[in-house]
Amino acid sequence: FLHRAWRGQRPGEAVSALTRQVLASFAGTEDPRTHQLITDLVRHLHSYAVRNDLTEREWTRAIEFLTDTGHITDDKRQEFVLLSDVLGLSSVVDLLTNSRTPDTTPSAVLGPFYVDGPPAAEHGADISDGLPGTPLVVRARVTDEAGEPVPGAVVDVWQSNEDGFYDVQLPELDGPVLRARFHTDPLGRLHFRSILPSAYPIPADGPVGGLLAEVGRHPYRAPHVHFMISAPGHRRLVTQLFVRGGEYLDSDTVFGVKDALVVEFTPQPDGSRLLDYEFRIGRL
Ligand code: MBD
Ligand code: FE
Repeated sequence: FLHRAWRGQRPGEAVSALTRQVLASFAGTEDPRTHQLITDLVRHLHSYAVRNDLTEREWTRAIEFLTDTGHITDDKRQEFVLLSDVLGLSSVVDLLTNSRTPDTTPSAVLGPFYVDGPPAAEHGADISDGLPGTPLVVRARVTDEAGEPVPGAVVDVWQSNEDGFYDVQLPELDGPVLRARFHTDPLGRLHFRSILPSAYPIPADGPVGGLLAEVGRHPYRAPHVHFMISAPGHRRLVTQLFVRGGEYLDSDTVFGVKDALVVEFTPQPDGSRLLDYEFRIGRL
């Protein structure tokens, strides 16, 4: 292939020919879905470069940024999930995947702090291990679309502490805290103790934090508790419950808040809060 552009000529036509050649190079892709996704990505990337007359300097900078984003941080994350989150892409994919099941609890993005296989806990356990904070009691039920209880569902819970940090961000903690796995009882119920989650700045010291600073965006998420619920024969639900009245509900930096997931964490006479919630999960 000979590039037909030369100094002084407008590059558009040469780029079109190049784009066609690149697209053709994927013709041997066996899986049609893979072929569709990769060729459409190439089409959009080429057109992005052309429409913005992207310079080598800018693209080099972008590659440095993406390289940084992929590096593992001290708290064992890489920031691609976070980048997808702050660009709203995680929430777009969440909507595409999960908004087609009306009679169930809405899903919400997974985020970067889920750790596979959290420690199993008994009903009534305090998952905060006595960390400071406003005491929280959670009473939840898992039901199906018809409101029938789902016993034996696996319910993973994780949240940040009073200062907005997850355990994996706190090197002085040894072992998991503010994360646990419960199994619903024969009536589909679970209950545990914890502390009220706080508004939370996503990690601001990495490349994604740098991006937010450069564009003048704040790094905060509205206070939330994460849940992942699985049961045989049912669709897995990944969601978050947001504290009604909490900060940043309208400007959550990862666009993760859905109205139906903003719920009362009801103040109790003893100063604690009560979260009483029924999760509805769909049948497969
Ligand atoms: C979080 O705690 C979170 O839940 C998401 C979705 C993104 C960044 C930090
Ligand atoms: Fe979170």
